[in-house]
Amino acid sequence: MSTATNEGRGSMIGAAAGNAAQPTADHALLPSAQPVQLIDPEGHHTHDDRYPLPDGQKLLSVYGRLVAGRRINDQANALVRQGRMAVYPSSHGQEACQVAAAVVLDDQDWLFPTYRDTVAVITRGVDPLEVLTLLRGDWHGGYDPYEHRVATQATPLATQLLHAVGVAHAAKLRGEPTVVLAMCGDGATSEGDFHEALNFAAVFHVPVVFLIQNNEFAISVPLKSQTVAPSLAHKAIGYGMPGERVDGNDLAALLSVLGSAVDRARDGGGPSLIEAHTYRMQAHTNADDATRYRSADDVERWVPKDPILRMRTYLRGLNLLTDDGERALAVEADAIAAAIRNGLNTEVDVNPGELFEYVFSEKTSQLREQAEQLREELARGTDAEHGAPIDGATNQTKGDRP
Ligand SMILES: Cc1ncc(C[n+]2csc(CCOP(=O)(O)OP(=O)(O)O)c2C)c(N)n1
Ligand SMILES: [Mg+2]
Repeated sequence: MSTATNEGRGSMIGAAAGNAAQPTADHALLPSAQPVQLIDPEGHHTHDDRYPLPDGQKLLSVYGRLVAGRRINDQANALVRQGRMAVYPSSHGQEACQVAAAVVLDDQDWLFPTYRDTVAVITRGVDPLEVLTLLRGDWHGGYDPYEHRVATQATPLATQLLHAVGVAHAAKLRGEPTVVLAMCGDGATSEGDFHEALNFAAVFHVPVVFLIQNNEFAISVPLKSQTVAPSLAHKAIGYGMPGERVDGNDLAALLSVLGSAVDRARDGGGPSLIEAHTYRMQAHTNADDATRYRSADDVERWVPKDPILRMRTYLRGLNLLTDDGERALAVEADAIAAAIRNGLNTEVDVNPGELFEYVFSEKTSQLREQAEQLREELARGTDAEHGAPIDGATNQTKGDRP
């Protein structure tokens, strides 16, 4: 479970504190002209008067989560290729956003993630296997949202933002010090739910932080077809809340900017909107062929901006990260990956007939018809001894593969 510290946090410009929504001066709500950056891609500290650099030990401890996050993404991708999971929306390249979103929260806070935010969910403390079993197509999966205060990963775009605002509003009414951090993508900002969530949050002054991971694509739709606003963070002023832009591949800047927004929400300062500028390094999911809408050169340009590489260079430069330290982090990350592998390589007995159960108390006529169709198909092509469909749909892969 992550625990936030208040070290090294600045405050958002012109942040209006108080318990009721008050109109704030326009300039105080506008994001900075350039995304906030504290460590550049070459690993050098770049100063920002408003946001202090988190201390080296803090960065070192969070760096380990980045390394684990990358390993989890790689492992999940491999398991998809082996047929162990149906799909995995990878956050490769976005791990700094993932890790920062989880570690800036305290235990009593809530995280509202999307389908792409598996690493954030795991960083918050949820068992990786409980997260990933959902994606192998077996309904005996998922995690208890209350255990670590992590809502279920939302696939319908932006719906989780409204739920997040509801939870934050309820906490405020109860007088609890809870802050809610709600994540979404650039594409989700075009949804009506995004507008409703931000407007309600601002009017009712609720303790919520909206984090947009702008990875420049919504499947094949590039950002320029999504909006002509100067930035996504500029949308904040339209709702009367502060917006901020941050380098989404700079772990230090994310910790400082998100930490500041969380502190502000907890202190009664109301909601804020943070846009993290990052890039989706891989296809939308394994079901997508990204080469049809972007070039390899576009992706290549983002390789030197990698969030792990950058933090590694910085920490090695300070001698905080040593060869031994790196080896230890790699061993820890491998152990997480091995547990995921072993868990997902376990054979499960799937009953296809359950597809039609547990949704309606009485099946609709279409469902009854489809269930019957499936029964007939299975009866036609069933191996009488094992009950397995003849199309080989059951997965026979065994063993501990990477
Ligand atoms: C309401 C709704 N409309 C459409 C979709 C189909 N869909 C799934 S992911 C996606 C792209 C979302 O892009 P973005 O918000 O930028 O998030 P990213 O996948 O880049 O993390 C779309 C259109 C959906 N899941 N929900
Ligand atoms: Mg996107």
